[in-house]
Amino acid sequence: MATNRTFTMIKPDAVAENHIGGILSMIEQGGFRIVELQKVALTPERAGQFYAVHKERPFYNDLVTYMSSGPIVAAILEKDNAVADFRTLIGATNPANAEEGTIRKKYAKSIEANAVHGSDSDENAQIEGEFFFSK
Ligand code: IDP
Repeated sequence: MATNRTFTMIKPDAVAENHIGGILSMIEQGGFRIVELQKVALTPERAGQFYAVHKERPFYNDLVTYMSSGPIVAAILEKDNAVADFRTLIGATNPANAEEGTIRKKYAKSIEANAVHGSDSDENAQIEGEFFFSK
């Protein structure tokens, strides 16, 4: 059964370019309540742990370097059908394929520097939320 929470990060490029407010505004306008919020810098070790599922992918090392290149904003969000609705709000991984009105369409620069993370399942939303916020 779908839970009502998901996890997001505003990635380093979007934080560096002063898009925290714009992105949080789109999130709230999209009907999500911000339950937890934290600005934090990830070490390469922590970024590597977060993305461990992608260890075998060719872009893993670049992704770890990018995600530890500057502070990120981590948040837990609440809404009915949160995981699926948030994936819709952020748009496709590659901004070239992201629909109009999505966060990645507006703020992503590339398939790697794509402005935001959104959990892809209820299970991962819980695991990822607990990675940053104590239970
Ligand atoms: P998602 O963030 O849309 O769920 P995933 O496939 O889980 O996409 O990939 C995780 C992150 O890895 C992406 O958000 C993006 O930052 C990066 N990434 C994914 N595919 C590529 C790629 O082909 N080249 C470079 N980076 C990528």
